[in-house]
Amino acid sequence: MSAAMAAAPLYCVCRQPYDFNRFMIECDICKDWFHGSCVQVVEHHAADIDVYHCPNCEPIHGPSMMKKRNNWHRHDYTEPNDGTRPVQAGTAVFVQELQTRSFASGDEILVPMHGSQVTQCYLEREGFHYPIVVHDLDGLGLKLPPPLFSVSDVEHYVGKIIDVIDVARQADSKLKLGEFVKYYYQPERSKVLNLISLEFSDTKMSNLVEVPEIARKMSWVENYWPDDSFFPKPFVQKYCLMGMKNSYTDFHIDFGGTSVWYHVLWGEKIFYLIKPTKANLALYESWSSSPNQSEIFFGDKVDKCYKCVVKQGTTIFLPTGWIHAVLTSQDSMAFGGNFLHNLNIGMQLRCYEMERRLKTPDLFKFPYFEAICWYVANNLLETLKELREDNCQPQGYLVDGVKALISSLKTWLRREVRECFEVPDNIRPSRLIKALTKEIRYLEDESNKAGKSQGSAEWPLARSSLEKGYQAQRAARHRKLPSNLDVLELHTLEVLKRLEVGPLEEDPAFSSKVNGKFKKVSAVAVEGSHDNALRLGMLSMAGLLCQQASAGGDILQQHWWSSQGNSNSNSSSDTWDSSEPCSAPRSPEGEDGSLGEEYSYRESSLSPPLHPSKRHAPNPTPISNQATKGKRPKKGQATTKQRLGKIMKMSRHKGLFL
Ligand SMILES: O=C(O)CCC(=O)C(=O)O
Ligand SMILES: [Fe+2]
Ligand SMILES: [Zn+2]
Ligand SMILES: [Zn+2]
Repeated sequence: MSAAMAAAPLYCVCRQPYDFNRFMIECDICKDWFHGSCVQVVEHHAADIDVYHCPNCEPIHGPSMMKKRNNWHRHDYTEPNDGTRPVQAGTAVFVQELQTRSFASGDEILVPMHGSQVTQCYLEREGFHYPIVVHDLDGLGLKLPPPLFSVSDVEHYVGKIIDVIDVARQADSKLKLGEFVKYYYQPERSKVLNLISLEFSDTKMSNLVEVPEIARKMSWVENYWPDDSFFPKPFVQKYCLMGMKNSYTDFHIDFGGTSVWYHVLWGEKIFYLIKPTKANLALYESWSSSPNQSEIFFGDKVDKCYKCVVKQGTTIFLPTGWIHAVLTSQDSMAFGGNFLHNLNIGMQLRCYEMERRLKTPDLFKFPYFEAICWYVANNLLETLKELREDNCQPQGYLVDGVKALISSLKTWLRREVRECFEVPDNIRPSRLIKALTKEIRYLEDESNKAGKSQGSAEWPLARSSLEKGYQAQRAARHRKLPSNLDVLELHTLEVLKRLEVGPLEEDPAFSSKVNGKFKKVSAVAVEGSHDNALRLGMLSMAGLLCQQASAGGDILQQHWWSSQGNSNSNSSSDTWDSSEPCSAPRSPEGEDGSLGEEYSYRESSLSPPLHPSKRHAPNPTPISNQATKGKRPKKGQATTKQRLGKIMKMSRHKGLFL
């Protein structure tokens, strides 16, 4: 044993050295640090503890003290209620008020269809601009678990760490699925938790669910992602959503302007839908970047917001760019998936560019969105060429889509020299853009000629752009397979991109951890003001930081929010205050046991993005004494920055950064 190891401090009742993968809490008496799993404190529970007493100190000093509730309408329930602060989205008061608001009826915009009618042919002809609702699933190609499939069945099939949203705080926290399930079945829940980021393509549950055929057939990933792509294949096709009654997800556009399908297996969800008109998108963008976003109901900002009740057994398809919020009106289980496609390429790109302007962290974006656009461009070039050779005219949406694609690719190419590459290495970007431009110009010349000779009907009908299915294979050829080192670098690059930090000092302890699987994640206490860019999904980013780099707490606070002095240390008591400022439901804090075993955590660069709706989980977590709670020990640990400095240098050395 080396001297350094011998000196490593030991923590907790288990007397183990520090493990950055595990959530810990500090005792306010003895100042030792304890694993949540060793002392039965789950991460989201830690947010409610004001003064923590460990099992050693408890017999002498009494039980831990919980924070005192002062309101039912703010993400921070300890804020004094002087009647001046507005209601924030997701709180009990908000959810109650939402149910009494009036909306335009979803029937005005929903297109009811029979499962067998939802075909690619239909959508190519009619377009996909309005939400589709399907009651009769026959012919949809959607396979589901039986209607009685339960929350604990999900646990049986999926054994991993999940992200849940504490709805009242609109804050994200990591949880073992088992902990969520246990919590779900508690007779009295003290929190409303919403699980919407559980992508299960890589689990045993995957076999129980088949994505609707239309989503498979049109999906860019399915059609164009080469098997041997250097970039890991994005998995966003199969989500399981388990929401407790009164869960609320605020207005958002799904990542990358993906279209999405949802099927409510049991329970009920209410969608609030807003059409992505130019005006609405502009309003959405400014609302998204406003500092008091959670205090403004976006549905009030637009001329029409439609309310659509999606009952159990129903499937809904939302097209590109539709702005939506979701209230889970009863405990629900739903399945859903996201996909990019050829029908609304321009709108997809507009949504992506908006995410960029809003500085949405990569974690909340479609993975490798630009890479897939290059693949798609490469394939559509072949499609256009073949159509030209066969004397067929491509459909209008495709021509429009390619034009939009050319314009975005040009923009991206211009900034490539400054930013990370997402151009696949077998693609010659400039040549591709030129060739596509040439095809478009040719089509325009032809249609001009045809216009002049009044014979636009001379072109034969175009084939479906995806019919032939040759594109992906073509693109897949001549690709180098990534070596382990490449994958490591890619992962590193991803982490750095997500963390957006610069190179710092070295820490030799880090490199061995970069390559490993991640286990349990430390919790992070969040407080204080932060700018809008950081508000987007900040908490999940924080989770990622802790997971990627050890000893995260301090640096997290420096990097993601400015920590400020605490003024609410006077708000503690050992029980909830009984004076409720409103009639919202409440229940006593439950004793939350946590499970002892460790779960292995997937490497995050290969993980699906956290669900887009969490882009709106930005408010600082109201943890009054964040200086001590839910972090990790300080002593003897390299800082996040140091650790990141190491990988940054590695990447540079390998020339991944320009
Ligand atoms: O069900 C929810 O709470 C959110 C659904 C949704 O829109 C999403 O996951 O993107
Ligand atoms: Fe959504
Ligand atoms: Zn322990
Ligand atoms: Zn103690």
